[in-house]
Amino acid sequence: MNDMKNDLYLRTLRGEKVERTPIWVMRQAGRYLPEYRAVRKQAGDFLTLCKTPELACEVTMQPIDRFGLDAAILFSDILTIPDAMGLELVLEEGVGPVFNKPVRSEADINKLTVPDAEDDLGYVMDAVRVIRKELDGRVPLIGFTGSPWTLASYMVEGSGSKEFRRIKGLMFESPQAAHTLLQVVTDSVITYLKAQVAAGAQSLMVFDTWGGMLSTANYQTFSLSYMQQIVSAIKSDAATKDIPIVLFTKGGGQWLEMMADTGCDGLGLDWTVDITNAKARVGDRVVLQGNMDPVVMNTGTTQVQDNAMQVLEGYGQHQAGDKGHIFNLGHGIQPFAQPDNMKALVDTVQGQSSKFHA
Ligand code: 1CP
Repeated sequence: MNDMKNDLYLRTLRGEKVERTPIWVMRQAGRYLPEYRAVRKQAGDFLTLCKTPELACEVTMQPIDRFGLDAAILFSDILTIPDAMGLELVLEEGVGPVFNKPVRSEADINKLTVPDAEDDLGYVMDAVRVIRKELDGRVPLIGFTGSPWTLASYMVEGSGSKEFRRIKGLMFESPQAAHTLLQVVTDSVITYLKAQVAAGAQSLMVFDTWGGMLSTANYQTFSLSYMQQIVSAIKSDAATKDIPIVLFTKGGGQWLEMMADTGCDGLGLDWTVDITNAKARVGDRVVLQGNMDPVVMNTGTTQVQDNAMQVLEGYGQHQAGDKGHIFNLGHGIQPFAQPDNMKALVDTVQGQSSKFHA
């Protein structure tokens, strides 16, 4: 197990005392990198890239090779599960992900079944296996999923959304049907994450990108309770109980205590959260991951260095009882980011953070 050359990220998630702050970046493989765009072009389209393990491996490795980040994240997408459920994902240029067969009725919901992780999503597991082999212990590999609420939002809306008219309509008008949908998605997520771990994923992250669109009561009922099921399932299975799991609800800064109550190992923070305040609230219970504003990466190197230091200083000195900090952005890096800024960011965090671990 412990053949890692750089296991700083995993040691941090286990709450161990570490020599400096590890860094990885949400969406670290992607459109801001010219070498990603070249492989994407070679693949022809995004889904082919995801479904070709050698190419998925190649783009996973690109930011590791170029910047020396402390963790790799599987190149895939959260929408693989609904695709495997038969919704037919297409990525439309300039539009984003779209489903040809969205979920629009209770009859559609009742037809959904849990995809088999190896038969229907074997390409994801193959990618995990190929990437682990290629990484050869350089850094740990993060597996991931969308949260049930976030996946259900795309499934019912049929694409990205700003107002979430359809999924919220379902939630308010037919809560039982919404729960049926969320349960089949949750069961699918649990099977999928366990299979990723069996294939070689060394930590797990749940992206609840749209949980922050809910009222507090509805967040608890329609998003958090299903993430709770996921954490409980991972922590109660001998094969996965030692795999750290991080929850990230974008816009969830006011709910950190109840998120920590799930028993997860870490919480992702978006950039609106004051990390000093988050540490005071839950820093003795969970590792905090975040949270520089991703737009800083589209500006100048000085701004990147200054803002990275502000986040490190915001978490402050690591003292006994603090679970720890993983540096990240508060949301995914954007296509407009300057690759040179990623280098500046990694150099700043890796070069300057040891003084906070004295
Ligand atoms: O080449 C392209 O044009 C494809 C763009 C792209 C990429 C690079 C999509 C389509 N997905 C991905 C990869 C991806 N998506 C990764 C792995 C790469 C990495 O992190 O290095 C991950 C973890 C995701 C996760 C993801 N997909 C989320 C959750 C995280 C977040 O950013 O909030 C979400 C919401 C998606 C849906 C999705 N897939 C793709 C796009 C453009 C979107 C967002 C659509 C929207 O805004 O609603």
